[in-house]
Amino acid sequence: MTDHELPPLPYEYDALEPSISEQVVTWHHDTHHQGYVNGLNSAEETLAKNRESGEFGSSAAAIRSVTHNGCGHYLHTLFWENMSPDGGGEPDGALAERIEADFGSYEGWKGEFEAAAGAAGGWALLVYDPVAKQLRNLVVDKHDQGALWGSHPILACDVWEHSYYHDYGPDRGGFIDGFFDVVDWDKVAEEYEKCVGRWE
Ligand code: MN3
Repeated sequence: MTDHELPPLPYEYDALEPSISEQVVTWHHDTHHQGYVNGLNSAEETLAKNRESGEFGSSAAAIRSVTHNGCGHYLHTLFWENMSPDGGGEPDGALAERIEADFGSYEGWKGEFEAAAGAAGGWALLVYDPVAKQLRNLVVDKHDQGALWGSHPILACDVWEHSYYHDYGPDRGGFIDGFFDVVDWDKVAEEYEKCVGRWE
């Protein structure tokens, strides 16, 4: 079993300013995200010990912890990757065409994603659904409630309070606007192309 490790940020801590401050990126990456990595490692340790000893009393709780901390780790990794100081603007190419096909227009997609981000108790996600073979927006509470099995997230916006309160106070909409100024659409398109390559 390999220990999970916190991936380093793909840019400097102050690179997303003014959308997200250096202070918030530092707390969010080094403390919050690290906490999910630690939680995942510790739950997996418990599971391995229990398998060895044949005592499974704490295994169900540890499996729940794998889900919570694993989803937290994976979604934060995508969140950091799908932002860039050179981000912003709108998608182009095949991803833009797919958004238009599945949501009617970019504006139709964006309005729906913003509604999801405004309502979520965790995350707004743009996912590829390999069963229906289409893009969808999801409203996720905590890190895992609101999942659509099999779907692959290609864009994640963290709307937990630790993600924006220090910078924006209760103005979550201001944070969502700031997030769109740093979305790295090239990275989102890369994730989308992986899905197309695998499932279409
Ligand atoms: Mn977070």
